Amino acid sequence: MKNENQNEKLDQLNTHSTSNENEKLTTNQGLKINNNQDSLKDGERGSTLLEDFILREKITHFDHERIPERIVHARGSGAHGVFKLSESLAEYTKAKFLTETGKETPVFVRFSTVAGSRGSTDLARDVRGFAVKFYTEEGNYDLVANNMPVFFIQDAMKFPDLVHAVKPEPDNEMPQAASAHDTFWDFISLMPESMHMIMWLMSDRAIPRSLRMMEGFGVHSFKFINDKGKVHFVKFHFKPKLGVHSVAWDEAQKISGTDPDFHRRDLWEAIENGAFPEWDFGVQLIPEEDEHKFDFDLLDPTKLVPEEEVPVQIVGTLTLNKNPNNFFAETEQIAFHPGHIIPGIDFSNDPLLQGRLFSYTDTQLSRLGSPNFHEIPINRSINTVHNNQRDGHMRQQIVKGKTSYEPNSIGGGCPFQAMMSEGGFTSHQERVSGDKIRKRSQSFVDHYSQAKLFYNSQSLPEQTHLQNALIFELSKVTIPEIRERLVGQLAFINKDLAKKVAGKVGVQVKKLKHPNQSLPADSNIEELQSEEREPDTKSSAALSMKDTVKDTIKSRKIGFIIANGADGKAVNSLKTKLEGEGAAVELIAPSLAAVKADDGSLLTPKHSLTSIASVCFDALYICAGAKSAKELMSPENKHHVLNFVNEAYKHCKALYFGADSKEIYNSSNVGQKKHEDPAVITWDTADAGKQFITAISNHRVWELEQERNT
Ligand code: HDD
Repeated sequence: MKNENQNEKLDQLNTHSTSNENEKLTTNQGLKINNNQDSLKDGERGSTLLEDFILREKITHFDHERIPERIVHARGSGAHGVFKLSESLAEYTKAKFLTETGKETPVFVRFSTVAGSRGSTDLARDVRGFAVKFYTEEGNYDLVANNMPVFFIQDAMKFPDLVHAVKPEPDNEMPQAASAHDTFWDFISLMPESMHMIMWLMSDRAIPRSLRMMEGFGVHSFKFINDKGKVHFVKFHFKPKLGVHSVAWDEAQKISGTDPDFHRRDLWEAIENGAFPEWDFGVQLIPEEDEHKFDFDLLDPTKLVPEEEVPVQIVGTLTLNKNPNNFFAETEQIAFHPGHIIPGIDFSNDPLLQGRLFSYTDTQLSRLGSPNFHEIPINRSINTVHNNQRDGHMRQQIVKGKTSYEPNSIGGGCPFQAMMSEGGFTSHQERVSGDKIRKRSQSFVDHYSQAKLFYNSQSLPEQTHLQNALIFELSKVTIPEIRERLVGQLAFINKDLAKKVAGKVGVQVKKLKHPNQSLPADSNIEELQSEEREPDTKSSAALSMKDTVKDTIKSRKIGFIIANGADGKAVNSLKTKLEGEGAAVELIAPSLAAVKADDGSLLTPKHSLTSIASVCFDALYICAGAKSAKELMSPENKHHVLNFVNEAYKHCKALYFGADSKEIYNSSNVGQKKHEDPAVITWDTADAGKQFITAISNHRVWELEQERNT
């Protein structure tokens, strides 16, 4: 039967797929194996014979089954999907997948953290990669994006330094998947250009609730070229239909222990359950002639274009609807490259992008081991490849014919160059002239205005989280001078922020002498870095998560804490209601044994109180029923139940206490509350089910965090 989510790329992958179902075990040469238990020996107790080709093949393959992990973005999770265009961009670009309304293009998306190794936790405080490979009819187009719209550095020359600084320190290989250490903050404190990105990195964006609930940004300005040769600068955006949501830092750290695969599992389960993650795809378009109309440089990747100045036009939907069949073959072997473009899209002169154009192919050569990495099934384009490149390690394609050069007459001149009208790619022709020079443009030197813009745009809870993140990170820095220098940088963004952080990390706010090696020697440091340069009042609503989408509980995970004697009717009716809204309900009981409800029905728990933690759920229902409540408050269970409740409360989640759970309520921290709290629903709340749903869709009551924690 044809899967309804099948697409051209999946059809192509099928031709490379195999299944072992009902098959006999063979060697790699197809020889059927009769004994996979014992090696060939010189007598039952004798030494193993060199002749044992079956053992040798098995061990040799095993010995070579690891490849180098990605130098950055090693930890990742991916899925197949489709991009559907809803508005034609033909006025701006000739890229076919963006011009034919209704057109569906197969995609593979890989999300990642940046700093950690392949096996590191998903919940590290980090940037998330959001790399999309569009398998278009004109060839592969890769949008190698992040979940933050700006970057740490302005020039690719600094990329190895940045990565060396954030990765585990070279002497002791610590810490894993964390920016909270000396070398990272040493580098950052000396690089004022990173301060805007640091605001994003210290914000809750760095600890997403789900990969399905984060934005994607192409970061650089790219170019769109239409069929008349007209150029627009373009910034790419993905906006999640479920809204942008995060977890608390305390929660993130606990999730890292309880379920380091939290994001990977969440993505996998959502797709398996048919709750396909979706994003609106949008563009900000700037006519070429307006390039210099902004108070920053469009080529500077540490700057964003505020949505108030250039709105994001939504033109399509990205949907992920199929999990990979094989992690290594697909998610690990996929090779992205910002240089994989198609007619109608071109690069800007952003010096970070220019460096990336070299780096990605280069890294695949060492990671995947051969210039034929494009032939690995997941990397193949859906249109066929024809050129005179040949041979090399692991060549798969068998190209017929005598010629592998051009021009040729023996092969009839094939393959031919394509004319532009036939889809032949031409780089956009533009006039360039300049001195050969190693110098940063003066238009790149304002490092603080947009850092301020970001900080000013945050709601109060978001600002508090950002301060606390800085305090946490800098508290792990052992060298006071580095802490002091970083606080000095913060003072250019917001004095109050600097003071608060300084007070907690044991340093003074001092005026910096700017040991900034990235500034041109002849720049006017005083003028460029004065905090008076921009008023502190500018803000942009789009930069805060406060007003993000909050109208759905689709795919949220709700834990029901139950025990024998639970009110079966209440449990089932709430469960049906929540599931009807698309949420996933999981039952948690004192053990994995079936729970006998008061009406005699059996409820099967998915978890026991000790096998999962509160941090793995978006909301909790403490089940109704006097007998159930009594068992939950027994000496054996009480501690676990209260821990669940207290953590959910601390992390600002929705809690619903069913009938007879008053003792649990009173014994927990919730019972101490003296404030109104719309996310605490009890046995006497009117229209409790509806209130619970509203509270879950609001994600968290961050605005009550202080009240809930005092
Ligand atoms: Fe990069 C991987 C995104 C700057 C060099 N990068 C990588 C991935 C993402 C990004 C999402 C993971 C792709 C995957 O899932 O396989 N990188 C970015 C963004 C950047 C950026 C949004 C700035 C706007 N990167 C950047 C620079 C360089 C690199 C400046 C080098 C000069 N990036 C790499 C790399 C990686 C990579 C070393 C590691 C694995 C890979 O490429 O395939 O080449």
